[in-house]
Amino acid sequence: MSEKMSAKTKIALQVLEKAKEEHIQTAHGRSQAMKPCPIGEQGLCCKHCYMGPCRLAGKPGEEKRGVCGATKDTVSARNFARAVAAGCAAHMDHARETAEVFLATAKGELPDYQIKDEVKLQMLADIYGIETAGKDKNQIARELGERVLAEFGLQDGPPRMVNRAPQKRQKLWQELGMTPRGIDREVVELMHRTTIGTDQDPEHLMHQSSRTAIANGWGGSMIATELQDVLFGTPKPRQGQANLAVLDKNKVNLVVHGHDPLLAEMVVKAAREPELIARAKSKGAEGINIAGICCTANEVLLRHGVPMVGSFSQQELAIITGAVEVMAVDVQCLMPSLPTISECYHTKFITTSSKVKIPGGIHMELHPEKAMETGREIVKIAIDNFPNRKRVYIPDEAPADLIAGFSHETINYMLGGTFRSSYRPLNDNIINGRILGVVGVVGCSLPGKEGQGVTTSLVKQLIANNILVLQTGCAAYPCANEDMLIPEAAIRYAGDGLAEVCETVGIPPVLHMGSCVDNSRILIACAALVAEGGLGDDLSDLPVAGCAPEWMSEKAIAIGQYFVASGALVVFGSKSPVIGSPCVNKLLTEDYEQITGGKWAFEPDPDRMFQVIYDHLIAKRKALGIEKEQERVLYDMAMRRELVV
Ligand code: SF4
Ligand code: MSK
Repeated sequence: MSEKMSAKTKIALQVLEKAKEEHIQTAHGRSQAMKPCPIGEQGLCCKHCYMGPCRLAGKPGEEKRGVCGATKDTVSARNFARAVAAGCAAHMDHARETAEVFLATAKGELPDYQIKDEVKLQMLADIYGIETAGKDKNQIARELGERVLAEFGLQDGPPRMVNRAPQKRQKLWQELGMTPRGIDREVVELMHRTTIGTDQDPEHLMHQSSRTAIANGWGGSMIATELQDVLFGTPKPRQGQANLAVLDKNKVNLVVHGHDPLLAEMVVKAAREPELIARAKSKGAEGINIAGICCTANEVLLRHGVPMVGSFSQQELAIITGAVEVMAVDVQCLMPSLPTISECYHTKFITTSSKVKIPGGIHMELHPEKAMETGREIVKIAIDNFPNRKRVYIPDEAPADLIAGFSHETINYMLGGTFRSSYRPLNDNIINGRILGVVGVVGCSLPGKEGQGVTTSLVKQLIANNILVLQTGCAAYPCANEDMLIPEAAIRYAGDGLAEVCETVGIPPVLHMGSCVDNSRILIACAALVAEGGLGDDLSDLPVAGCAPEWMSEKAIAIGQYFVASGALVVFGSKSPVIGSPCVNKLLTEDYEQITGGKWAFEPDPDRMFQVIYDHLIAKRKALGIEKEQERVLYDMAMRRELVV
């Protein structure tokens, strides 16, 4: 255990020690034991038909083909494209479910859900060209829900949200033939084109990957984010806490995990009901503690201040504390090991989505028409399970404090106030050089990398160099543990210019914006920067970048691709997944810049990741003519060691 590691990061390692003592296998151990397939790692393994799997191993430059004759370039491009398709499908299907519940709510069929944010409802009605005069909120929502749902099956596009991109970007997509059609259609076509004997040209495959990704970022994901905001409220800054120490020794602990807030919202509500609190007390508990993992955690953290137990890599550890009565999961990023680990403790592991069953789990499907009933039922199971705890260990360390909930609307409001909501102060501070640029640091957390500080080291360098950081997903968790999501972080970590802006406005230098689908909030923030003026007329002009220092999911590739297609530099903290094909690698990391203005970079080392981003922001500032000298903070060895958490 490194001495430089923060006490809060050590908490996970302490629970890992418990796992070891109790002979519980975890992803941390498995990741160390697993040797990745060197052929798959380079993107050169194809199993798109049963003449294979074909492993296109060989020396660099060696001509090697699959049984059908597929080249390394084709195989590599197809594998990348399939990852885009799968990742997009996950977000889009999440969006469809939200839209279905939204529409049924508007029709009055779901008493447990309501149309909450009428301001956003009106804004969306405007985007969809819905006449609102003389209509009540449910009528408007009904028309909106119908239009949104129809977009999934559109044969011709584009989905309406695409109109929120800067004009110049929309025009470029039209010229390139990248404007998406129906949301589902793009994924289906990409899956079709990657089957054996279909599309084999890397550039052509990347083109459809981009169109599909745009349909996700500016379609599916944006729909999920916006409709969830209307149903559950647009996030506003609120205090929260993070890490395994948020589990409460004396209360019933119920952990929600996954991505879709439809059930978690009900569980949070149910846990506040006096009868259920009384029931918990009758079982010897002091109350009910709801906590979250992964993006369901982000959803309920941003809207209710529900504490976050951990990110992707802490999900098994939460159960290993022995203090979780129920883990209720919805969709995505759920480790199949969870039911097995639950059996070693008293934890009841419950799957709740019609789309997810995991062998060993209890299945209690959420039917939206009786959502609250299911939520209550799950809380009751947790309460009744409280007396069955065994081998409980919750580290004594205090949880990390954080502020989360920086939606686009909040940033707009905080910068300009109620009557003059505006990005003007942010644009001005970018132009005058107090803020060098804006970088989204998003993505997953990786088991086995606990405590290595990849994400935190990068974020510290960014903010020290006056770069404002926006976060979504699991990447926010390690930053919370390093106290970067609180306003005091500006004084402690940020460069003078960024600190001055943060102190004036009262925000942290790292703004937590939400879940994976909420990367669409970052797109909207970028479009707002363009619309505000003075920073060019397209996303590709902005001094911005995206980065996923740790990533593992196909959804991350899908998100990266929509940012690249939108004109941004996207840096992933790994080796290139297409490195086996120099042609595809060059296409993504160099040539794409000529096509969309955005490009990929793959760089495992956080110092070099920072350098790539920094150089990019400086180049964009130069192109805008705002390249005022900035004093760069050069990190010597001692400073780097300090960064290791
Ligand atoms: Fe092999 Fe071609 Fe089949 Fe892929 S599609 S498994 S390269 S034969
Ligand atoms: S949950 S996709 S591990 S961010 Fe959105 Fe976290 Fe990555 Fe899943």
